[in-house]
Order: sequence, then C-alpha cells, then structure tokens
Amino acid sequence: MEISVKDYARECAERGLRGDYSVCRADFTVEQGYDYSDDQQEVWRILCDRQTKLTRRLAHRSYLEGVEALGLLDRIPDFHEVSNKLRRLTGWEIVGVPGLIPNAPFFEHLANRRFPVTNWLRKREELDYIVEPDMFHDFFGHVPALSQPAFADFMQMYGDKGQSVGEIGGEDMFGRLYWYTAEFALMQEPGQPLKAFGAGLMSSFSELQFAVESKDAHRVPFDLETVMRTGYEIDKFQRAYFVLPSFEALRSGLQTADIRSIIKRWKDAPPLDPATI
Ligand code: HBI
Ligand code: FE
Repeated sequence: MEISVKDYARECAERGLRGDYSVCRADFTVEQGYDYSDDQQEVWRILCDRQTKLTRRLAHRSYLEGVEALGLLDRIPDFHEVSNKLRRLTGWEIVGVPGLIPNAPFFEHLANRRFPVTNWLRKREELDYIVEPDMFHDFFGHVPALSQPAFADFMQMYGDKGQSVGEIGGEDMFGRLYWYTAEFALMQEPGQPLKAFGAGLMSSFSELQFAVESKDAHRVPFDLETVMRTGYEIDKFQRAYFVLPSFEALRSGLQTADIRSIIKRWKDAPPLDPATI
C-alpha cells in the first residue's frame, strides 16, 4: 500500500527532515521555486569551487563531460533549463522534491527518466557534511552522470525493476545496489587510472579523496549479487567501494541479472560485512 503525501509529510516532520512536504503533488514533486538569496548563490559557488578542485582529477571523465554539457557551476542551476539540455542527451529530466521520498514514487520517477532533486540547499555552516541529501548532493553529485548513456539506461532500468521488488521483500537488498553504484561506485577501465563517479563521492570533499587515493580504502571488483548482499552505514566513510570496469558492465549486469531469485535466495540471510568481502 503506497504511503500518502499527508502521512509521509507528518512522518518527515516527526523525523525532523528539513523539506516542506506539505506542498508536494501526489507524486511527491514540487516546483524548484527559483528564489535563492545572494548568500545561497554564494554557498553554491563555494561548494562547487571547492569540489571541482578534486573532481577535475579524481572524477571519471564522463562525469566531468556532464558538468561541462549541463553548465552547473557558476550559479544554482535552474531545473527546467538543465532538463532541456539533459533531455536532448539521454532523455532524462530533473524534477524538484522536498528531499527523500518513499521508494515507490522514487522508482516510478527513475523508471520514467525523471531524477528527483532536492530543492533546498545546505547552510554555510554545513559545508562539510549534511545528513539528508540536499540540492548540492543531488544536483552536483547525481545529475552529471545521467548524461552518460549506459549509466542513464542503468538508472532507468533500476527504477523499472525496483517497482516490483517491494512485494518480495527485496527493497533493502535492492537499495544496496543503488548505494554501492549511484552513490559510491569507482571506475577503473582497462589501462586507465582509478576514478570515482558515485554521487556520494562527487559531493563529498573528504570521502572522494579517501576512496580514490587512500591505501586504507577497501576496494573490490563489482559483482551485482555481492553488492546486493553487502550491508552499509550511511554516516561514515564506506568500508567497501565497488570498482566497475565500465558503465556498460553496470548496465548489462542489471539487465541480465535475475534480481528476484537473488532476493529470494538471500533476503533472510544476514548482510555481508563490507569490511570482509
Ligand atoms: N528519495 N529524493 C530521493 N532521493 C533518493 O536518492 C532516494 C529517495 N528515496 C529512496 C532512496 N533514494 C533509496 O532508498 C533508493 O535505494 C531507492
Ligand atoms: Fe544520492
């Protein structure tokens, strides 16, 4: 049974989430409401300037090409303007949301090539870390990668397949696939240096350096079933990063996987500890 906006809005208020869910449409979207102050524009520029010093050498080139193509850096992007450019590249568009939304509408948006982006920005005193995804994480972190065709197809397929995992109790396992790819994946193509593209890395000043450059980072080759079995924690550096050989490997991996049987086989087993895989 899908949760209503009203009930979810009350739940979010109780959990102290920041977004204003009282104005959501039934699909949990809201207008961006492009009314940001000069101070907020400056916070955006500070975040972008600081992060691009790292992404230009640690991010996968397809992420950097996405940033170039979409023009995100000099001011807070306008969702409609970026959607018009992104639609021409991979058919994706941006929809505004007040923050995290339930899985069902989230999957529905992805399945229709709509990426939900939070419409509020962290405060100046939250530059280094913020618990909930804000517009900087969602936009600067996630949107550029959606200009990469194979990844764009993966994300659409992820939403499409996600819509049927709930009924077999697979949402947690399926959520791990999103976490270890869209959020924290690394990429090492044959003969190329190790790079990052997951949004959680693109939007984190400290973790991006750790994941790509630290000898203490635990990096393992991407394997879809292992990813779906491996637990994670949201509020510290990841204890495992999965390394992809290509975007195509991710797309075809999801396309060919028998998600339902992986869920049925492992859903009652204890999650794998990322530090020991
Ligand atoms: N909602 N707005 C938003 N953004 C997300 O990234 C998001 C979400 N809801 C659920 C969710 N991610 C994860 O649980 C995915 O694994 C489905
Ligand atoms: Fe995210």
